[in-house]
Formats: sequence, C-alpha cells, structure tokens
Amino acid sequence: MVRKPAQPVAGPAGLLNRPLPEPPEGLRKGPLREEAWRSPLRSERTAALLGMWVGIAFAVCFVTGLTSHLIQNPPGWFGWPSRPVNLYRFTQGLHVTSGFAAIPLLLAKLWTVYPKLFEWPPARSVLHAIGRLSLLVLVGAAIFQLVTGVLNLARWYTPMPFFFTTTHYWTAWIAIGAILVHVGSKLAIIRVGLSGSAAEPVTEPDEGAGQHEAPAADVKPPAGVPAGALSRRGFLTTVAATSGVVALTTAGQTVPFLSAITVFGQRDPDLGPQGLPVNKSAESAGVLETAVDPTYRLQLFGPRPQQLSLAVLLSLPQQTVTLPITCVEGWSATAEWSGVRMADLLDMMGLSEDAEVTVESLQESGLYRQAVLSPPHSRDPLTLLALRLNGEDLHIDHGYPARLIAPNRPGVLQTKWVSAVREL
Ligand SMILES: Nc1nc2c(c(=O)[nH]1)N[C@H]1C(S)=C(S)[C@@H](COP(=O)(O)O)O[C@H]1N2
Ligand SMILES: [Mo]
Repeated sequence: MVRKPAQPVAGPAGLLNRPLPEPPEGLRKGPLREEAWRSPLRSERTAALLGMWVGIAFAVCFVTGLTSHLIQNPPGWFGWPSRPVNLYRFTQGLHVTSGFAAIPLLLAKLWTVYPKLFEWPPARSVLHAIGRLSLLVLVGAAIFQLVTGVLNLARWYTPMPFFFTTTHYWTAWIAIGAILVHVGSKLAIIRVGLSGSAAEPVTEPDEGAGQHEAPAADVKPPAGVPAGALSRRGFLTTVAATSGVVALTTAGQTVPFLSAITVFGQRDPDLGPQGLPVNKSAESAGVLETAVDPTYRLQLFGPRPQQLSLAVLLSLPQQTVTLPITCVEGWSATAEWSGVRMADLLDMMGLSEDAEVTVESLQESGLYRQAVLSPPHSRDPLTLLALRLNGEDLHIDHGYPARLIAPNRPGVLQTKWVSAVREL
C-alpha cells in the first residue's frame, strides 16, 4: 500500500495531519484483514459511477423538494405561477420518483464502499479521522431521507416520533451539504474513476487496502474470482435496471399511462369515491355532521361580508374546469370540477385584485384545515370553489359541500369542506 509520507507542516493543520501511532497489528482480524475484501466489483470506477447516479437522484430530489417547500412556505422573493396547471404534478412526481429510484442506487453504492469501514489503520491522523466521521453524517442523512420519505408515503408515522415535514426538510440540507463536501474531497478519485482510464489500478493513498480498481474485469475475471461471476458491467446494468423499474412503478401514481403498473406509489390514482383518491376522510376530519348540516353557510369575511347557503352558491354562475389534485406524496389524478369561480367570490366580497385570503375548513383542527390563497392562484379563472366533481355533487370525502380547487397547487393547499373565505 502506498502511504503518504508525513509532511512536516506547521500550525494547527500540521497538528491535524500529524500521523497517529499505528494500532497493534494483532487487532487486524476478520474484516480488518488485508485480503478480506476481494470483489473486483468494488472498484473506484464502480464507486464513482454509482456515486454519480446517487448524486443526480439526490440533486433532483433536493431541488423538487425545496420547490414544494417554498410553495407551501413562500418567502417574499418567491412566486409560484398558476400555470402550467400540471407543473407541480411534474415536480412533485419527480421528487417522489427520484427518491424511490435512489434507493437501489444508494444500496449498491454502500455495498461497493462499505469495506472502507474496515480500513486499516482506522485513523492515520486526526484529519483522516474527521474525514471518516463526516461520512457518518453523509450516509446517515441520505438513509434518513429515503426511509422517512418512504414511511411518509406509507403513512406509517409510528417509527417517526417527530414532525415529518420539518425534519425531512432540514435533513435534506444536511444531506445535500454532506454530498457536496464528499464530492469536493473525493474529486481527484472521482475524476479518475469516471475517466474510463481507470483500468489501471488506482492506488489512492486515502483508500484502504483491497478496494483498488480491478483490471478491466468485464471479460476476464482476475485470479481468485470464480468464472461466471457478475462482471462490473453486469452489476451496474442490474443496479440501473432495478432503479429504472422502481422509478416506473412509482411514477404510475401520477403518470396516467403507467397507472396499471403502480407498485410503490402510495395511491392508485383511479381508486376512491368518484374515481379519485382520498387522503383525509370526512370522518377523520371530524366533519361528518357539520358538512351535511342544512344550516351550512359559506362565510365571506371582507369589505362586504356575507353568508351564502349552498342553494345560493349553486345559483351563482357555475364554471367547469379540468384540473389535477396533486398530493405532496406524489400521487395525482385529473378530474372535472364545477363550481363558483373564486375570483367572482372575491369580487362579491369587495376585494382588490392583489388581495390575499385564507380559505378555512369546517374541520376544527389539523394542519391543513386552512390555506392561504393569493395571486396569481386566487384570480386565476380556473380556480374554483368546487361544488361538483365528475358530474356529481362532491362526495363528502372530497369536501362536500364545497372545496377549493386551483391550478398548479399542492394538494395540502386544496382545502376541503370550506366554511369561510377571509381577507388576510
Ligand atoms: N380541510 C382539509 N382539506 C384538505 C386536507 C385536509 O387534511 N383537511 N388534505 C389535503 C390533501 S393532503 C390532499 S392531497 C387533498 C386531497 O383531496 P381529495 O381527498 O379530494 O383527493 O385534499 C386536501 N384538502
Ligand atoms: Mo396530500
């Protein structure tokens, strides 16, 4: 093994770089043995390629997740358009699909590099030890993001004794930061690994023994590797194909022509009352009685406050629009909605074009019982207070007597069982 000669450097950097004493050779047993890890699949090139794929999947996941976060918590500088109507469907579908596709990629990448856990000596210098510990953050945050994302899609919150949304958001920053640091610190190895010229063994002093690039192993396995063993190309193809299949069978929850092969998507977009999935039922929202109460009135709070019965709402000019419901969980389904244009209601309330309102629900508690509605969505002619869905009165689970439906907007902001619209 090639070892960097200890460079006498002055100052704190020199201290951090100073070689630590060698641990006793007698400890070098089991997985710590020099010859313990021999698979030629664990090459720098495999690690670099898989790393690049995982990196791309995580980058897509990060950007689309950040987009979704900004739409739901918009800072002053951020604006989200109301068109194209399917844009959020695309970005959020991509978020969940790239996250699922990253799972086999990350597993393969971890399999390729985990012998480094048994690197010898465990720490050559303080700096080396810090570098190794930082990988814990990287691997921990990456696994955490994928696991919590899957749990959220499965709506299984028992293993998550924290608020998923906030934790998933902040861990995303940790993960993406750790990825950038990792790529930065490994740039030289990555470059060699990706350059194809890596058929020559890459003897990088940072790497432990036994994980060097195998000779171009695709045709002739090196000594000690059984004939017929998986080649590097075979391994990478298998991983890529697995990831592709996972992506396709996840995307089916939002891409109509793939819906027949939905496996990992959390909702079949065609299943549910009136042909549309339901996340929060009327029962779980506690509105089974209030939603069908004949004394229901929509309350409008603004310069010209008023109360409208369902009969009055139905007597106002009705519009019909075709729009998707797009859950943050990645499923999405298009439906035909009819009802009163939100812009008409805001006009009736005497509100200006740039006014913001909250849309409130009969549901008494819960995070999504109300949502802010601002331009351009509030004034988009496609934004309705919907009363009917696919030609019928709204099913109670879809928000009877009235629900918000707006173009290019996350499902969590499409308030059901609307009781009031209030000037902000
Ligand atoms: N009042 C209320 N409205 C709500 C919710 C809720 O929990 N409470 N959930 C939202 C979520 S997360 C989604 S995805 C959509 C789903 O609408 P659907 O059940 O009609 O498909 O409703 C939204 N509207
Ligand atoms: Mo949702």
